[in-house]
This record gives sequence, structure tokens and C-alpha cells, in this order.
Amino acid sequence: VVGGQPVRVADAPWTVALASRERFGPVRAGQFCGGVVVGRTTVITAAHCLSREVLGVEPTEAKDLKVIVGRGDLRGGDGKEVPLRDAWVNPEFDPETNAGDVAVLTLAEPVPDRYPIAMARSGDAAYDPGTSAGVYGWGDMLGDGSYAEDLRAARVRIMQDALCRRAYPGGPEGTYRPAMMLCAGLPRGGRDACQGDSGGPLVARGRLVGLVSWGSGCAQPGHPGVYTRVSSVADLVRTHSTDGLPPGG
Ligand code: 4AZ
Repeated sequence: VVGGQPVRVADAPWTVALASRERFGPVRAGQFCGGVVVGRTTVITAAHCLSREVLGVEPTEAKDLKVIVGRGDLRGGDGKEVPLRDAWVNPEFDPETNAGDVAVLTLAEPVPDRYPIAMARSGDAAYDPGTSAGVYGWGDMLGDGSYAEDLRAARVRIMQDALCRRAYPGGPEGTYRPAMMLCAGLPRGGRDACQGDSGGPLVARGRLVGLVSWGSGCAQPGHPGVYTRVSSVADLVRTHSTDGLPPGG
């Protein structure tokens, strides 16, 4: 997260780290992506976090792939590392456009009841342009490979689709698809998600509205961060969760 500040994980217990020491080494516990607790055994993240390029193997073969819950400081301490019972990666995810960037992870053991966050339903005012939202993660703080050890967050605003389209009309930087994505940032830049934050939460009005997905660089003016629009994948998430998640999203 660029332009953010440290937050206590107790204030954002739905934020989790995806980690694999085997693949990413011992530093920062092997953290490589974020994720969000939406049910007691259900974590959602970005599909691109679990691609073969990132993991080296299929997610079901990544033996030490873990979800770190209830821990803000990756050097250790509170919380725990929970293994996975299952991983479902959206087969419709398009790595060219990043459309459908969602995966559903089933935890081998449930997290406390206070951890999950509700997915904002389509039409919820939380998605309205101009709404203040928080993005959370352990990713790059400056856009130069300075990864965080403590959980951080930045406040951004949800932007109008017309502006997101103008920023990403197509081509190598990516194509903005309003039905499946939303974009957020500040007009002057300076605050954004960045490398290592992918799959993590964008929260507005206390509900989950986005998953960190892509963008051109980090915190650049005119290039807001792009997120998976949670309402567009909520049905998929419910279908692939065993928690009996409430309707909506
Ligand atoms: C990434 O590569 C990434 N500034 C995540 C978020 C953004 C750009 C890149 C948005 O994981």
C-alpha cells in the first residue's frame, strides 16, 4: 500500500496474508498476496495470485500454501497460519484483461466469528463514485520493492466508471470493464494498492466492495488502482463456499 499508515489487525480482522515459504522464502513469512475472510472457512483472493506463473504449481499442489489470519506483523506474534482444505480459481479469469480475478479458498479450520466481512450487494451505496474506501495490505509502500512487515491501509475514493475507462481504454495497460471491475484512488495519485497487495480488500461503509487486482504502476495520477467488483463475483463465491454465506453481494 502506497501512501498509507499502519493499522491494527484487530481493526481489520478480515484482512489475511497468503504465504508460501517454500516458494517465496522466509522473509516476511513468505507473504505474496492478500485475501479477505468472508465466511468462517472462506477466504477470497485474486485468481492471478494462484496462477501457475506465481505459484509455480497448481494451487492444489502448493503444499505449504497458507493463509495467515489475525496477524498484522509478519515477523510473528499473534494469529495463526491456517492450511487450506480446498482452492477454487475462477476458470473464467482472463489473464489478458484481468476480468473475473477471483479465487475462493476453503480453510482447514474456522476463524473466529468476528473475522468475516460482508460483501456489499449490487446497488449498495458503498459502490457509489466518491465514496471513501480503505485498501489494506502488506505490499510495496513506495513502488520500489519496499514491502511492509506490518499491515498498512490507505484511504482512497471510488471513481466514476467514465474516468476509469479513460485511464484504461485498452492496450498494454489493460482494459477497464465496469461490470466486473471498479477503480479507486485520488485524482492527484499518491495513495494506492501496489505489488503484494493483490487479492486484498477494498472496504467502504463497512462492506467489502473490491479485491485488489491490477493497475498501471502504483499511486500515479490518472492511473487509479483497479479492483474486482465484489458484487459481480458474489454468486460465484457463494457457490464455491461451504459456509452458507448470506444472499446478496
Ligand atoms: C500487482 O502487480 C498490482 N496500483 C496490484 C495493484 C496495482 C498494481 C499492481 C494497483 O499486484
